[in-house]
Amino acid sequence: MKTKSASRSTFFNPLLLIGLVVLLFFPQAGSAQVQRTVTADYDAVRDFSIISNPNGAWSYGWMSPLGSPLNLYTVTDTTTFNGLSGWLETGMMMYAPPLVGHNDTQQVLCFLSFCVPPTYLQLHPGPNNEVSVVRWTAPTSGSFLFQGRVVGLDHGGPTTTGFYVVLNSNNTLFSGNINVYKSPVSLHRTLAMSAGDTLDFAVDFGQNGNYNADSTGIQFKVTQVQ
Ligand SMILES: [Ca+2]
Repeated sequence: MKTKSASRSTFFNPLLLIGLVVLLFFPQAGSAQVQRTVTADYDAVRDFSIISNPNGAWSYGWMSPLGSPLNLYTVTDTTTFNGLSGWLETGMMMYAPPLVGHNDTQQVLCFLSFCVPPTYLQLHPGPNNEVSVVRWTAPTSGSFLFQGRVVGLDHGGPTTTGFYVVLNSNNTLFSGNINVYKSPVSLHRTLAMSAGDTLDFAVDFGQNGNYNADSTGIQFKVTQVQ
């Protein structure tokens, strides 16, 4: 297996950020809040656990099709890709997506044709369009600011996926195609939620109907607002 490493600065070439697409999925509610610099109450990358699923407010799983009940991943793989930890339904990260992976290092890790920065989780859909999902469940009722990014991680394909943000499995707040490498899409929105409400960050295999080379990065933070 051919592997190589790249620096974080390489991945986040400032020139690429010029093309950053900022999408507000509820601009009137989110635009003022996004300027806050307080530490997030919840952070999908920072809070990741390879030990527990569910993991506090976060859970990792798959569904087919989108909107179906979430099947929690029960299998872990911490050895196939050095530095990556992954949750799966079965098997190993190289062969058996859907999966959710985490970079356990402080460097961008590259394997085969994909790279995972330490600031993103890696989501990969399955061959039969099993949708890979990171779910946040509201622990209390309140208003919550969600902010984050989604990005294609595969430079060889490149990534061709569909990305969705779905409230309570039936209300799609955002959907879009991720068909390029390293050009993050930024999202933010403030939502009033009741305890137990769920917000899914979901990746399917996209419009080409193929799951190959479909690694997709997500980073989302949640902060309770007054
Ligand atoms: Ca695809």
